Amino acid sequence: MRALLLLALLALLAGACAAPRGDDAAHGRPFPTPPGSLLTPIGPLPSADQVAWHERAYYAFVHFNMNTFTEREWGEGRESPDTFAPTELDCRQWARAFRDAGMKGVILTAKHHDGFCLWPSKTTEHTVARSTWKDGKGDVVRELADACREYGLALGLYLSPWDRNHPAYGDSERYNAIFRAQLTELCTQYGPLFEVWFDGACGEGPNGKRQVYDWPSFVAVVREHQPHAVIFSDAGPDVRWVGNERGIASETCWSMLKRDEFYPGTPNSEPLGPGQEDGTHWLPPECDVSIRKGWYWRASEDDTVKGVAALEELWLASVGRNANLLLNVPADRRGKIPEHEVRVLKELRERLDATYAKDLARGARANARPAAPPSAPTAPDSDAASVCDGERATAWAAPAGTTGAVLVLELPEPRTFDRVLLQEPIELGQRVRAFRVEVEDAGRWREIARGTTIGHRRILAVPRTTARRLRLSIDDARATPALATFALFATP
Ligand code: FUL
Repeated sequence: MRALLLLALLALLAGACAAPRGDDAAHGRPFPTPPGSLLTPIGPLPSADQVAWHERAYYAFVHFNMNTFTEREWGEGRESPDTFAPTELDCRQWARAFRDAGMKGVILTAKHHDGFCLWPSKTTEHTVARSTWKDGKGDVVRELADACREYGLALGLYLSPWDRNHPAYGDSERYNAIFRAQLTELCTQYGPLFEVWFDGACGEGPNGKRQVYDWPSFVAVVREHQPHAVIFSDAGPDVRWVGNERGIASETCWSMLKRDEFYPGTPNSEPLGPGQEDGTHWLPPECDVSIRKGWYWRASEDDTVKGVAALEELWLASVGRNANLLLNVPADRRGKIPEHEVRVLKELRERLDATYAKDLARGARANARPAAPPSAPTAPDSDAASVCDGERATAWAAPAGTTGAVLVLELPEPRTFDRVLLQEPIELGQRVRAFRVEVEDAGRWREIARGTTIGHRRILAVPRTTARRLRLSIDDARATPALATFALFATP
């Protein structure tokens, strides 16, 4: 009976994908309730582009710019363009490494706080065009965009509003126009971008004045030229900062936030981790973290590169907690991703593949019942097998009017696992507030995990367990609970 949600969700997805993508159209706008659906969407809801962003999960950040050659984290803006001098720039090598790592895209620091542009911008003298590198004909953004196309990666760009070089910085209106022109160049000359990354830093102007950024006009430029790109900043408007640079999302992680109460560079970053259950907008978190100590490469920090175990933990603490992982893997002075990092990324991929290739819950029988009698009469049990079909597009929902449910899964035979993956059909809104996972052990239920939110993707590391019957209790939810996926995996 509940399997009709399958069709409902597919219809919903089709509707979502057809939805217009303006700022207001995309956020908090209720999707049409599909005919026959047992579930009314509960907003705020993600836009189709935000759903696609959730699916991307894991991608690279590359801090590569003037600082790579001066060994600084924040340049001053007085560096000579000739200082930028990669000896063997090879963006195809980056793309190959990231593709082989199982990453879905890469975000490059097109301009960092020192103001040096990796593309020949017409808005400033401080660019690759003024460098002796490639006789002033180089364009790192172009080389990376071409490599991404070749290797099937999505491209994103980081453009720092704080600019310690540009003479207009601090003269707010003049500089805002220049920043918009830089954004326009990046949004119109390099093909589709999946994400535009804004840092909230707002430092000094050369004239002692402070710059007041015109954020709405920056967002408008991206919307006009890259309508499918999501925009990241502390406060979105599409993707929020997770509130720390350690790569760790909050265990309770709502995709929602009262977006209008935050701004880029907000001092109030504490709610960015858990999000807000009563948030007004869909604004899921992204975890940015570096594979090594600094954001930029330097030889003296080569021994700080994280190993595969640490990276796997980070992956679990981000991707496994309803966030995305933006892992910084900076290129070195040659303009290449160091071989050691390439190897570690590949090992991580092998480890993740070995764990998540085989869903041990596939084909399980699943039955569900409401945790408490629903207000409307309903059958005591319903078929919930669609949660175990490996398809996120099919979902099960509890009868309308309930906020709790119990799903019992029966595997064809006892199986051994140590990871539990849960997914909500987020196109219908994020709902679950509290859940428990139990296994049947000698005729009694034994708890192996409990949690609060689920969201797009929740992965729980549990003690290695062998069981045939499992029980998921959804103890509390904002609205009728629904589940798209219940999967089990085993680390090698
Ligand atoms: C920060 C910047 O100040 C750092 O240099 C780095 O780019 C990081 C990702 O964002 O706010």
